Amino acid sequence: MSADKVRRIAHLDMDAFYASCELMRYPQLQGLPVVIGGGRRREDTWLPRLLAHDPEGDWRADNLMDRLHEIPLAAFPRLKDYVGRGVITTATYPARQFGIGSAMGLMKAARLCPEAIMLPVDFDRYRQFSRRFKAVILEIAPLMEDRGVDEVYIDFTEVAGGQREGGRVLARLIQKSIFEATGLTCSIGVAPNKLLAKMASEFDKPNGISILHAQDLQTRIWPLPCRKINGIGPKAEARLGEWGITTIGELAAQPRERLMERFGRSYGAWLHDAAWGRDDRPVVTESEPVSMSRETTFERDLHAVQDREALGAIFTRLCEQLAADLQRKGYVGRTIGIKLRYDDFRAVTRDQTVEDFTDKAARIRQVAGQCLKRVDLSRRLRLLGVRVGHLLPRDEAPAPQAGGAESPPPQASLFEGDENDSRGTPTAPPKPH
Ligand code: TTP
Ligand code: MG
Ligand code: MG
Repeated sequence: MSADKVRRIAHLDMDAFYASCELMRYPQLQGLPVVIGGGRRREDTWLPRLLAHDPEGDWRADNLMDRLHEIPLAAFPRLKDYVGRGVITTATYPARQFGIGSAMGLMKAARLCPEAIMLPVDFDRYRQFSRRFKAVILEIAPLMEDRGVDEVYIDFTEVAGGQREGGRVLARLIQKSIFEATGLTCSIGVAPNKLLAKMASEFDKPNGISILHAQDLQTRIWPLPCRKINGIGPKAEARLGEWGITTIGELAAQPRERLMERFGRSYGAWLHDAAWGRDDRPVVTESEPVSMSRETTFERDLHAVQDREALGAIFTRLCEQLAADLQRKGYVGRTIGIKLRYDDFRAVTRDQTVEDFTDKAARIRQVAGQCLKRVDLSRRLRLLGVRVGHLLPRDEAPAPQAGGAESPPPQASLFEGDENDSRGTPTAPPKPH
């Protein structure tokens, strides 16, 4: 960090995220109380509803998706008609005015606002929007830490505009760019660190920007309840309550030693630092994956001999899926391993490192098959997994040697070949885990 620059960290959180993603395809619901919850999305449930509510509307399976914005309000499901134990993932701001919010039971919410519209969740859609808004941010500010589907930290310190008006200029640009690219609004807090930025992003929701400076601690942070600190949960809150501490300011007034005696050295010291707005955690950009794996738990426990065919097929499919994952994400690896869980829940793993980097199903299966020979297969199995580690991006890996191990001779392997086959290449000693 240059001497003339102060640390400025932003926390950005999308507004009513799942609900806002839904409103992009149902704009007729704008401004209405809407909740998201109650099972996964099923497109085919629309048609019978539409035919019942709007028989003149010429609704057909083949025109439905292009006409979602025309669906009449009367055809939308209402909270009052819901029966079940589902909970709300999120609610639009108009719904929140009725006291409805995340994690509330749908039937309880129905008592608060029976006419609220209820839509099922569609994670794929939210993930798409998530990728799009993060891509917009990365084009403007490269130091971004992904904190889940609808929020990120961004290091503003060295970015153009990141210091102007305490970060407000850059925050405004990001907000506007996300809105233009996705139609969605977000709220941003900019502060000296992640801890304070996370709190600041909530100050002016929805579609707000809050700028917090170190000297604002006393006036804007200390009056807040302790649980507003990300890391103080209901348990810690209750224990602080026993001491009569409810606000962050009251927590800050406690001697550090006293907190450490009561809450343990590490958490006690952290509580004290947090109350004083101290936090030097860096913004961590996405790191390269170390390994990738695929595993499956069987519907019934399987035995290597009696269920050889079924196990062989599952094993092959896992290797193919893993190879597809590697190829899609552009990685190759050279440590190949397996994981088994027995019917008594004991787990074992074995791996082997080979010369060549690979993303090929056949090679993965061959080496994983070698690993299988080093485990006890007399017990029934509940789970089988395959892993590839030592990953490198495909273009950084050394090219395969001519006549090298890239296309190895076919070899019998467990679950289908000759189990007494001893032609296998020497294996590394088993690694205890
Ligand atoms: P949040 O960011 O906590 O909430 P939000 O984006 O819906 O609303 P806000 O404007 O207050 O930020 O969570 C992001 C998404 O995560 C939310 O849209 C739905 C999902 N979620 C759940 O599924 N269950 C929950 O309990 C919470 C809190 C969120
Ligand atoms: Mg949000
Ligand atoms: Mg969030």
